[in-house]
Amino acid sequence: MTTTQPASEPRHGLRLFLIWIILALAADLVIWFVWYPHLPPGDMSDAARHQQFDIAVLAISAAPVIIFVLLYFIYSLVVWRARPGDDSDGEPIYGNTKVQATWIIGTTVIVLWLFVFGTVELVVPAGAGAGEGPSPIWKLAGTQTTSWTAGANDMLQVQVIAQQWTFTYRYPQFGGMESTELMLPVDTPVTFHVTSLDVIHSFWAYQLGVKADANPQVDNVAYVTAKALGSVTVRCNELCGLWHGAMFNYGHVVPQTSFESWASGVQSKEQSDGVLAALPPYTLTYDPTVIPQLGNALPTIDGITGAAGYYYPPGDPVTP
Ligand SMILES: [Cu+2]
Repeated sequence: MTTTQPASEPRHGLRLFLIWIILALAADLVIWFVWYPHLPPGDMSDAARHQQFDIAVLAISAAPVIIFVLLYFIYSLVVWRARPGDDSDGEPIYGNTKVQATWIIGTTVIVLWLFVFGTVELVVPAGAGAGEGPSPIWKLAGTQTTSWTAGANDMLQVQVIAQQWTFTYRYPQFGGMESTELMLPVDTPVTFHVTSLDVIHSFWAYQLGVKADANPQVDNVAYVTAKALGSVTVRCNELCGLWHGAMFNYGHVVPQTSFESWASGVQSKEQSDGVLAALPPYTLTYDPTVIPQLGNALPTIDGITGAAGYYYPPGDPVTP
Protein backbone atom coordinates (compact mmCIF):
# COMPACT_ATOMS: atom_id res chain seq x y z
CA MET A 1 0.00 0.00 0.00
CA THR A 2 1.48 3.32 -1.03
CA THR A 3 1.05 6.50 0.93
CA THR A 4 -0.06 9.49 -1.10
CA GLN A 5 2.62 12.04 -1.94
CA PRO A 6 1.87 15.54 -0.63
CA ALA A 7 2.61 16.94 -4.10
CA SER A 8 -0.07 14.84 -5.79
CA GLU A 9 -2.69 15.76 -3.21
CA PRO A 10 -5.07 18.50 -4.49
CA ARG A 11 -5.37 21.69 -2.43
CA HIS A 12 -8.50 20.69 -0.52
CA GLY A 13 -8.60 23.85 1.57
CA LEU A 14 -8.58 26.13 -1.47
CA ARG A 15 -11.15 23.99 -3.26
CA LEU A 16 -13.47 24.01 -0.25
CA PHE A 17 -13.01 27.75 0.17
CA LEU A 18 -13.85 28.51 -3.48
CA ILE A 19 -16.96 26.32 -3.53
CA TRP A 20 -18.01 27.73 -0.14
CA ILE A 21 -17.61 31.40 -1.05
CA ILE A 22 -19.68 31.00 -4.24
CA LEU A 23 -22.49 29.12 -2.47
CA ALA A 24 -22.45 31.44 0.56
CA LEU A 25 -22.58 34.55 -1.59
CA ALA A 26 -25.43 33.14 -3.68
CA ALA A 27 -27.39 32.17 -0.55
CA ASP A 28 -26.90 35.59 1.04
CA LEU A 29 -28.01 37.40 -2.10
CA VAL A 30 -31.15 35.26 -2.28
CA ILE A 31 -31.87 35.87 1.42
CA TRP A 32 -31.44 39.65 1.11
CA PHE A 33 -33.27 40.27 -2.15
CA VAL A 34 -35.85 37.48 -2.31
CA TRP A 35 -36.57 36.36 1.26
CA TYR A 36 -36.10 39.54 3.32
CA PRO A 37 -39.21 41.43 2.10
CA HIS A 38 -41.41 38.43 3.02
CA LEU A 39 -39.95 37.75 6.46
CA PRO A 40 -42.19 38.08 9.54
CA PRO A 41 -43.53 40.22 11.08
CA GLY A 42 -43.61 42.51 8.02
CA ASP A 43 -42.96 46.25 7.97
CA MET A 44 -46.15 47.76 9.33
CA SER A 45 -44.42 49.58 12.21
CA ASP A 46 -40.97 50.79 13.23
CA ALA A 47 -40.55 47.89 15.67
CA ALA A 48 -41.71 45.34 13.08
CA ARG A 49 -39.26 46.72 10.50
CA HIS A 50 -36.38 46.34 12.93
CA GLN A 51 -37.37 42.76 13.69
CA GLN A 52 -37.60 41.94 10.01
CA PHE A 53 -34.17 43.49 9.46
CA ASP A 54 -32.70 41.55 12.40
CA ILE A 55 -34.03 38.24 11.14
CA ALA A 56 -32.61 38.96 7.67
CA VAL A 57 -29.18 39.90 9.07
CA LEU A 58 -29.08 36.81 11.29
CA ALA A 59 -30.09 34.60 8.35
CA ILE A 60 -27.30 36.17 6.29
CA SER A 61 -24.85 35.50 9.12
CA ALA A 62 -26.01 31.92 9.59
CA ALA A 63 -26.23 30.78 5.97
CA PRO A 64 -22.43 30.73 5.31
CA VAL A 65 -21.90 28.71 8.51
CA ILE A 66 -24.56 26.15 7.62
CA ILE A 67 -23.28 25.94 4.07
CA PHE A 68 -19.73 25.34 5.30
CA VAL A 69 -20.82 22.51 7.61
CA LEU A 70 -22.88 20.79 4.89
CA LEU A 71 -20.22 21.37 2.24
CA TYR A 72 -17.46 19.91 4.40
CA PHE A 73 -19.68 16.94 5.22
CA ILE A 74 -20.49 16.20 1.58
CA TYR A 75 -16.90 16.87 0.44
CA SER A 76 -15.58 14.41 3.05
CA LEU A 77 -18.03 11.71 1.99
CA VAL A 78 -17.16 12.11 -1.68
CA VAL A 79 -13.43 12.80 -1.62
CA TRP A 80 -12.12 11.16 1.54
CA ARG A 81 -14.28 8.05 1.80
CA ALA A 82 -12.47 4.71 2.19
CA ARG A 83 -11.99 3.02 -1.18
CA PRO A 84 -12.95 -0.67 -1.57
CA GLY A 85 -10.17 -2.84 -0.18
CA ASP A 86 -8.55 -0.01 1.75
CA ASP A 87 -8.54 -1.12 5.39
CA SER A 88 -5.86 1.27 6.59
CA ASP A 89 -6.41 3.96 9.20
CA GLY A 90 -6.43 7.59 8.30
CA GLU A 91 -3.25 9.53 8.93
CA PRO A 92 -2.98 10.87 12.49
CA ILE A 93 -2.81 14.66 12.52
CA TYR A 94 -1.38 16.73 15.36
CA GLY A 95 -1.53 20.49 15.43
CA ASN A 96 -2.34 22.07 12.12
CA THR A 97 -1.63 25.74 12.82
CA LYS A 98 -3.55 27.00 9.81
CA VAL A 99 -6.72 25.08 10.67
CA GLN A 100 -6.51 26.00 14.36
CA ALA A 101 -5.98 29.70 13.67
CA THR A 102 -8.80 29.75 11.12
CA TRP A 103 -11.13 28.04 13.60
CA ILE A 104 -10.32 30.36 16.51
CA ILE A 105 -10.52 33.54 14.42
CA GLY A 106 -13.68 32.43 12.61
CA THR A 107 -15.65 31.47 15.72
CA THR A 108 -14.45 34.57 17.61
CA VAL A 109 -15.56 36.90 14.82
CA ILE A 110 -18.97 35.20 14.56
CA VAL A 111 -19.67 35.29 18.31
CA LEU A 112 -18.48 38.89 18.76
CA TRP A 113 -20.50 40.02 15.74
CA LEU A 114 -23.67 38.40 17.11
CA PHE A 115 -23.03 39.90 20.55
CA VAL A 116 -22.52 43.45 19.26
CA PHE A 117 -25.35 43.34 16.71
CA GLY A 118 -27.79 41.77 19.17
CA THR A 119 -26.98 44.27 21.92
CA VAL A 120 -27.27 47.32 19.65
CA GLU A 121 -30.57 46.14 18.18
CA LEU A 122 -32.03 45.40 21.61
CA VAL A 123 -31.03 48.65 23.24
CA VAL A 124 -31.12 51.33 20.56
CA PRO A 125 -34.40 53.32 20.55
CA ALA A 126 -37.06 51.78 18.31
CA GLY A 127 -34.94 48.66 18.06
CA ALA A 128 -36.46 45.23 18.01
CA GLY A 129 -36.38 44.92 21.78
CA ALA A 130 -36.58 48.68 22.34
CA GLY A 131 -35.39 48.41 25.93
CA GLU A 132 -38.95 48.23 27.22
CA GLY A 133 -40.54 46.70 30.29
CA PRO A 134 -41.92 47.95 33.59
CA SER A 135 -39.22 50.68 33.65
CA PRO A 136 -38.10 51.40 30.05
CA ILE A 137 -34.47 52.50 29.64
CA TRP A 138 -35.43 55.09 27.05
CA LYS A 139 -38.49 57.19 26.32
CA LEU A 140 -40.33 57.44 23.04
CA ALA A 141 -40.05 60.79 21.25
CA GLY A 142 -43.36 62.63 21.32
CA THR A 143 -45.27 65.07 23.47
CA GLN A 144 -46.83 63.78 26.69
CA THR A 145 -50.33 65.19 26.89
CA THR A 146 -53.51 64.60 28.84
CA SER A 147 -55.63 64.80 25.70
CA TRP A 148 -54.81 63.67 22.18
CA THR A 149 -55.20 65.70 18.99
CA ALA A 150 -54.67 64.56 15.40
CA GLY A 151 -51.61 66.02 13.67
CA ALA A 152 -50.01 67.36 16.86
CA ASN A 153 -47.40 64.58 17.35
CA ASP A 154 -48.96 63.83 20.73
CA MET A 155 -47.99 60.50 22.14
CA LEU A 156 -51.02 58.20 22.39
CA GLN A 157 -51.42 56.22 25.59
CA VAL A 158 -53.21 52.90 25.28
CA GLN A 159 -53.72 50.64 28.25
CA VAL A 160 -54.02 46.97 27.39
CA ILE A 161 -55.95 45.08 30.04
CA ALA A 162 -55.79 41.33 29.72
CA GLN A 163 -58.08 38.92 31.51
CA GLN A 164 -59.32 35.39 30.94
CA TRP A 165 -60.00 35.45 27.98
CA THR A 166 -60.12 38.81 26.34
CA PHE A 167 -58.23 42.06 25.86
CA THR A 168 -59.72 45.45 26.66
CA TYR A 169 -58.15 48.72 25.55
CA ARG A 170 -58.42 51.83 27.67
CA TYR A 171 -57.66 55.31 26.33
CA PRO A 172 -56.81 57.68 29.23
CA GLN A 173 -56.55 60.70 26.90
CA PHE A 174 -60.19 60.15 25.93
CA GLY A 175 -61.69 60.22 29.40
CA GLY A 176 -60.48 56.70 30.20
CA MET A 177 -62.98 55.17 27.79
CA GLU A 178 -62.76 51.46 27.05
CA SER A 179 -63.04 49.47 23.86
CA THR A 180 -62.77 45.81 23.03
CA GLU A 181 -61.34 46.87 19.67
CA LEU A 182 -57.75 48.10 19.34
CA MET A 183 -57.77 51.27 17.23
CA LEU A 184 -54.54 53.15 16.53
CA PRO A 185 -53.73 56.26 14.52
CA VAL A 186 -51.04 55.90 11.83
CA ASP A 187 -47.66 57.69 12.15
CA THR A 188 -48.25 58.31 15.84
CA PRO A 189 -45.95 57.34 18.72
CA VAL A 190 -47.94 54.96 20.91
CA THR A 191 -47.20 53.88 24.46
CA PHE A 192 -48.86 50.64 25.51
CA HIS A 193 -49.34 50.04 29.21
CA VAL A 194 -49.93 46.32 29.46
CA THR A 195 -51.42 44.77 32.57
CA SER A 196 -53.63 41.86 33.63
CA LEU A 197 -56.59 41.37 35.93
CA ASP A 198 -55.99 37.73 36.70
CA VAL A 199 -53.28 35.36 35.44
CA ILE A 200 -50.25 36.04 33.24
CA HIS A 201 -51.18 36.79 29.63
CA SER A 202 -49.10 38.24 26.82
CA PHE A 203 -50.19 41.00 24.46
CA TRP A 204 -48.97 40.17 20.96
CA ALA A 205 -49.92 42.60 18.19
CA TYR A 206 -48.29 40.56 15.46
CA GLN A 207 -48.01 42.98 12.51
CA LEU A 208 -46.87 45.79 14.82
CA GLY A 209 -44.01 43.68 16.17
CA VAL A 210 -45.22 44.25 19.73
CA LYS A 211 -45.14 41.51 22.32
CA ALA A 212 -45.40 42.33 26.01
CA ASP A 213 -46.23 40.17 29.00
CA ALA A 214 -49.44 41.09 30.80
CA ASN A 215 -48.83 40.46 34.49
CA PRO A 216 -51.24 41.27 37.32
CA GLN A 217 -50.08 44.26 39.40
CA VAL A 218 -47.47 45.18 36.76
CA ASP A 219 -47.47 48.06 34.25
CA ASN A 220 -45.46 46.72 31.33
CA VAL A 221 -44.56 49.44 28.82
CA ALA A 222 -44.11 48.86 25.07
CA TYR A 223 -43.68 51.44 22.33
CA VAL A 224 -44.68 51.40 18.70
CA THR A 225 -45.24 53.76 15.80
CA ALA A 226 -47.48 52.25 13.11
CA LYS A 227 -46.25 53.22 9.64
CA ALA A 228 -49.03 51.80 7.49
CA LEU A 229 -52.82 51.52 7.53
CA GLY A 230 -54.38 48.10 7.90
CA SER A 231 -55.57 45.50 10.33
CA VAL A 232 -53.55 43.92 13.10
CA THR A 233 -53.94 40.48 14.65
CA VAL A 234 -53.86 40.56 18.44
CA ARG A 235 -53.22 37.28 20.19
CA CYS A 236 -52.58 36.17 23.72
CA ASN A 237 -49.13 34.65 23.68
CA GLU A 238 -49.01 33.07 27.12
CA LEU A 239 -50.92 29.91 27.97
CA CYS A 240 -53.50 31.41 30.32
CA GLY A 241 -56.19 28.81 30.76
CA LEU A 242 -58.81 26.76 28.97
CA TRP A 243 -59.78 29.37 26.34
CA HIS A 244 -56.30 30.77 25.74
CA GLY A 245 -56.52 29.70 22.10
CA ALA A 246 -59.67 31.78 21.64
CA MET A 247 -58.08 34.89 23.14
CA PHE A 248 -57.53 36.89 19.98
CA ASN A 249 -59.12 39.66 17.98
CA TYR A 250 -58.23 42.23 15.36
CA GLY A 251 -57.12 45.82 15.67
CA HIS A 252 -56.96 48.56 13.07
CA VAL A 253 -54.49 51.25 12.14
CA VAL A 254 -56.49 54.17 10.72
CA PRO A 255 -55.78 57.77 9.63
CA GLN A 256 -55.25 60.17 12.56
CA THR A 257 -58.48 62.11 11.95
CA SER A 258 -60.55 58.92 11.71
CA PHE A 259 -59.03 57.72 14.95
CA GLU A 260 -59.81 61.00 16.68
CA SER A 261 -63.46 60.95 15.65
CA TRP A 262 -63.82 57.27 16.58
CA ALA A 263 -62.27 57.80 20.00
CA SER A 264 -64.27 60.91 20.84
CA GLY A 265 -67.40 59.12 19.60
CA VAL A 266 -66.86 56.19 21.96
CA GLN A 267 -66.01 58.60 24.77
CA SER A 268 -69.22 60.61 24.46
CA LYS A 269 -71.33 57.47 24.09
CA GLU A 270 -69.84 55.94 27.25
CA GLN A 271 -70.24 59.29 28.97
CA SER A 272 -73.92 59.61 28.13
CA ASP A 273 -74.91 56.04 29.00
CA GLY A 274 -73.06 56.13 32.32
CA VAL A 275 -70.29 53.65 31.54
CA LEU A 276 -67.46 56.11 32.19
CA ALA A 277 -68.86 56.94 35.60
CA ALA A 278 -69.20 53.26 36.47
CA LEU A 279 -65.67 52.33 35.37
CA PRO A 280 -62.93 52.33 37.98
CA PRO A 281 -60.68 55.41 37.80
CA TYR A 282 -57.79 55.10 35.35
CA THR A 283 -54.72 53.61 36.98
CA LEU A 284 -51.69 51.77 35.62
CA THR A 285 -52.71 48.54 37.34
CA TYR A 286 -56.01 47.30 38.74
CA ASP A 287 -56.69 45.22 41.79
CA PRO A 288 -58.71 42.23 40.66
CA THR A 289 -60.13 41.67 44.15
CA VAL A 290 -61.86 45.06 44.02
CA ILE A 291 -62.85 45.29 40.37
CA PRO A 292 -65.44 42.46 40.12
CA GLN A 293 -68.03 44.25 42.26
CA LEU A 294 -67.74 47.32 40.05
CA GLY A 295 -67.92 45.12 36.98
CA ASN A 296 -71.23 43.57 37.93
CA ALA A 297 -73.06 46.84 37.22
CA LEU A 298 -71.59 47.39 33.77
CA PRO A 299 -73.25 44.67 31.70
CA THR A 300 -76.65 46.06 32.54
CA ILE A 301 -75.58 49.51 31.36
CA ASP A 302 -73.89 48.82 28.08
CA GLY A 303 -72.93 45.17 27.74
CA ILE A 304 -69.34 46.31 28.03
CA THR A 305 -66.54 43.93 28.83
CA GLY A 306 -63.12 44.61 30.19
CA ALA A 307 -61.35 46.34 33.00
CA ALA A 308 -64.53 46.27 34.98
CA GLY A 309 -63.72 42.62 35.22
CA TYR A 310 -65.09 39.11 35.00
CA TYR A 311 -67.81 39.91 32.55
CA TYR A 312 -68.38 38.08 29.31
CA PRO A 313 -71.00 38.88 26.68
CA PRO A 314 -74.35 37.00 26.99
CA GLY A 315 -74.33 33.67 25.22
CA ASP A 316 -70.55 33.40 25.41
CA PRO A 317 -69.67 29.78 26.19
CA VAL A 318 -66.86 30.86 28.51
CA THR A 319 -69.10 32.64 31.03
CA PRO A 320 -67.61 31.64 34.38
CU1 LIG B 1 -54.33 35.02 27.79
